[in-house]
Amino acid sequence: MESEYVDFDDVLPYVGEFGTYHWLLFFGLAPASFNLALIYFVQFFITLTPDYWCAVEALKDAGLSAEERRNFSAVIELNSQGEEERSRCKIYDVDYVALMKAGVRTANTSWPSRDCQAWEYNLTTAGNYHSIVSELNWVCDKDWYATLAQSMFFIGAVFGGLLFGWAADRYGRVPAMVATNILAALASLLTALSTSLADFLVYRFLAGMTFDNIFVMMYVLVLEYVGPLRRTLVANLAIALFYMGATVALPWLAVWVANWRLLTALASVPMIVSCIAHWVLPESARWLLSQGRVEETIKILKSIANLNGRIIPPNMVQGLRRTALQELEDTKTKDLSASILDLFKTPRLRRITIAASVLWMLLSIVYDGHARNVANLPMDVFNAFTIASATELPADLLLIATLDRWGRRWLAFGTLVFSGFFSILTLAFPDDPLAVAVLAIIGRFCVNITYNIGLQYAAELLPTVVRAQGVAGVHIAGYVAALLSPVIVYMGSINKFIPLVVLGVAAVTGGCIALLLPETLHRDLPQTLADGEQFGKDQKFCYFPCIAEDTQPTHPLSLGEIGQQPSFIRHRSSLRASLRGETYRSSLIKHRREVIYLPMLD
Ligand SMILES: *[C@@H]1O[C@H](CO)[C@@H](O)[C@H](O)[C@H]1NC(C)=O
Ligand SMILES: CC(=O)N[C@H]1CO[C@H](CO)[C@@H](O)[C@@H]1O
Repeated sequence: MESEYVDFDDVLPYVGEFGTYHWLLFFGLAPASFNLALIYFVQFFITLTPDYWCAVEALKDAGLSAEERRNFSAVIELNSQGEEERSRCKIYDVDYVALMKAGVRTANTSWPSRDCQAWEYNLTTAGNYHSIVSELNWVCDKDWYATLAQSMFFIGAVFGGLLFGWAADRYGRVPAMVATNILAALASLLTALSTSLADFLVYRFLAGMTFDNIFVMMYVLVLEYVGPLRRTLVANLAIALFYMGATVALPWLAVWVANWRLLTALASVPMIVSCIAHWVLPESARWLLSQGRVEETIKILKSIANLNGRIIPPNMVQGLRRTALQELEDTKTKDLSASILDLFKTPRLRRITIAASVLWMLLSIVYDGHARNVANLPMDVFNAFTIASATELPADLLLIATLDRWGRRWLAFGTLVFSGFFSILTLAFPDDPLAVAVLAIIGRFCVNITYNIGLQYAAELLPTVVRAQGVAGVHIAGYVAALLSPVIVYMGSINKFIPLVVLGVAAVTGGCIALLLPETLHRDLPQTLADGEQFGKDQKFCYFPCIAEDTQPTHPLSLGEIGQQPSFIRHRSSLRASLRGETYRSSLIKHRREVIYLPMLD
């Protein structure tokens, strides 16, 4: 008997849901994770600012120690807390050679002062190597250059997201992934050659363009080949292991290499190596199907089955072929052109969309701000970075344990408010560096949990017909907002506590905004725009899934299952995907969701 309707998921078990081939894919995530960590964080380590002060050659020649030179030449200024401090940018405008000859060793505060033109750096305060900052003297009136370069990186991410998202829809995921790797390698190598602000900005813009598609394309490609039961392993374990491993190791690589040009040049190596993906990785079979390239899909599936020691029964192959062609016909005849603008046409849906976007924007700022703010923590930046990166694993585990019990809404509220609370609490310990560092790291831990909730929450709130586009829009809003975070962190140069307080306030605000959203746990996801408008209307403000009786006792329906039913909708969204690789995003979220639901279903 031939089955009527055979789709990709029906065939997958015959291909082998997790065989030899999938292990290869799993380990293929390792280079992708390294590349992501490198592209994102190398810039942090090549723009560190060591402790610095004005250089006065005459005093050095006279044999004074660094301490003595500084005390003698640096103008005394009041800092933001009203304490007296030795300026790092101004020296007394006097003839030091003559003074040394005359035996003068103490400064007179009534001397005139001037801005200095040369600086000395205490490299031990930042990894014992020169960064581009100390090499090109991006200090004093130029101390915002590194921040500007970081913002350029994010502007690049917005453009690159659009470009590569589009390219991946048009030309397939593997070519788009190889293109991101080539561009990232090129940008990393060029960065090593920078000699001025202008070229550094251009190269960091190019590097930014590959963030985070350099990872996401590989990730989704892998998930699409893995059966639902093993997605937990791939989705969470691979990221936790490889990405965390890379971020924990990176600071020490920087210290070991001890040369910023060499560090960014080395970062290009795994990216260049990843280009072999072009020859070894098959294109995503699901993508090929959505493009109507049925025969190629079948060929790939057969060879994977072969590698896994399986055989796909001929009737399944026939069924898949027929279903795929039929669906393609459907999409041609049906015109269902809902667009992202429809999200703003009705009041409730508009409110939900705006609240979800603002929440995601605040989250992006706070998450990214915390990741960067380690430079302001009163702790060795390399240790702080490693410890903070290591919190990501427990954050993910905690999330898996609670998300489907407590729901998205209150958990998002709780973790954000906690994050904000701990960040602001640092104010209570102005003189205890350890307490400040620990509180800041707890703040980061909390926001990492919310970030993961947010990833899934937006996708669940927006109706199926515009989900992919909507989620892409929300993510772009997040990238734009993340442009602010380097600026916030930069304010740490005025006062170390400002960034933490700003991040804290942003987190608490975000927490309150989360309460404006309806809970999605145990709910059928909205399908049409009308569903989206009605969604959660019956919920009271304090609705809490853990204690509330279920008003709608459906079993949790995942995005994946929703996708099963009206095939034209599923097809449509993959065919029309054009914004910021929305297919990848949405399928990424879809898989995450399935992962998290599995334990609940039995
Ligand atoms: C440089 O920094 C290290 C570590 O903070 C410190 O021990 C050392 O005294 C500093 N050297 C100078 C010359 O300031
Ligand atoms: C933004 C984000 O999700 N960051 C990290 C939070 O923790 C998980 C779990 O380890 C990491 O995978 C994420 O990269």
